[in-house]
Amino acid sequence: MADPGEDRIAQLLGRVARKANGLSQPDRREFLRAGLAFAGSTALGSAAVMRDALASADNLPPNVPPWTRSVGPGVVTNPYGAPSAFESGVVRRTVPWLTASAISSISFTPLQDLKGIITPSGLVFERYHGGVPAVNPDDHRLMIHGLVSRPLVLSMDQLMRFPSVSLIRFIECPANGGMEWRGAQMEALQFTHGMLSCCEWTGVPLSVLLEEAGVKPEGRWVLAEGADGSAMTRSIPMEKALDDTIVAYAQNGEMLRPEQGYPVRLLNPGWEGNTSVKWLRRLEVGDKPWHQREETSKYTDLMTDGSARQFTYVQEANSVITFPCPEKPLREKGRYELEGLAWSGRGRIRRVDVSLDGGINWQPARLKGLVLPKALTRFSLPFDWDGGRALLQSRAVDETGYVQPTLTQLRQARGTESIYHKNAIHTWRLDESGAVTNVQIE
Ligand SMILES: Nc1nc2c(c(=O)[nH]1)N[C@H]1C(S)=C(S)[C@@H](COP(=O)(O)O)O[C@H]1N2
Ligand SMILES: [Mo]
Repeated sequence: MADPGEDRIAQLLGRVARKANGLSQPDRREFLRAGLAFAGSTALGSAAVMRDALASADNLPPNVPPWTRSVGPGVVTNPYGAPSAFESGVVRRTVPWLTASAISSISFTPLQDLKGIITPSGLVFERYHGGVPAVNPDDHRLMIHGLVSRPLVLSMDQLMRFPSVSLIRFIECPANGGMEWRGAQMEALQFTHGMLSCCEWTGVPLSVLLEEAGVKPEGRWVLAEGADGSAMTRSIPMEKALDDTIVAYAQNGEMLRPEQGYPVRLLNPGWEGNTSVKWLRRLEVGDKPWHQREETSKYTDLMTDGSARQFTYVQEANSVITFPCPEKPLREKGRYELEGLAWSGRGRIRRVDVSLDGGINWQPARLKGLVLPKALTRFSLPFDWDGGRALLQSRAVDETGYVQPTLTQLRQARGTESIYHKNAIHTWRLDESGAVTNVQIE
């Protein structure tokens, strides 16, 4: 299976960054425009055109619009509902030049359009190493074997008889923002941070299934294997397996979407998305890690001295301002509510500070709505825009006291050869026109 993998993706992006940095300013802008144009093309373009074509001042007060002067279609016009046609620009997007083929690729969540903390199932980013398998749940089994006293082969019905839990948790691909390590700057929130989602997941705690199988005293690790063409395989330490890992079959109140691993996936809350193996078919208990491809040649972090960090599972505290952002510029002066998302793989977000001047002065943001461990947390700050320039930043602190690092601090600690786990403070530049661009502050 040709799999460029995320490190290949970031390499490509790194190359693009170097190329872009070597270009003169207008050329670079042209390059970015071209990138955005084809990334956003169809859906965004047609939605905007449709809305423009249908808009009419005749529909505005004091006139009564046609939809008030008539009745609409009745029930069951659409047995499985879909968003309003006017929202057709709110979609997952890909960066076509990022990967050699769509089979091993990524689509990004439109974070700029989301409200609250839940990602609607149809907008959750997708990451496949071997495409989406069409798994018939009646033909699917979950096998639990290895260092256990009672090996199990569970049908979906049998799995769903165990007591279940429902948890709101984020999933983030560790390659999220990977292109920013070396200075490649994507001009869209969707592409800088969109390998991120947060759903309510329902399933059986892995600890319950391991108890049923009876882990032998030597059992220290669990190997998880997917049923897709890439047979994704990762080693999970027993402490995590017994802590909060779940074997999930439902998402946001319904069975998993095929994209998310239907009919069953592993969910390792707070850990790099790669460990949350989709289309889960096998769990093997062993006494040491397996050192699979996805934890040796991929998903390790190359340091400046040539060594590599391995099993860097946790997604450390991170945050980003979602409004304003490149896709959501300011159109007029006045009062706004600046908003953003913060998250930590170690627990709850304790506070988020916002800077309007590139990190010189900070003020605390308000945490809105639910503040849950290992979940997206929304923050906001009233913001009066007088038409001046600003450098917008957010900085998350989690309940362990960990403070989101600056890009300089992160590069000092990890160098620039890393691809994964880029969680540095992100900067948006707001200019006098209200436009927002992605900048890096040293
Ligand atoms: N079986 C299998 N599981 C998988 C993958 C895969 O390709 N095959 N991709 C992984 C990666 S790299 C990530 S980031 C997450 C993404 O989860 P999502 O597609 O539900 O957003 O799934 C992980 N689980
Ligand atoms: Mo990933």
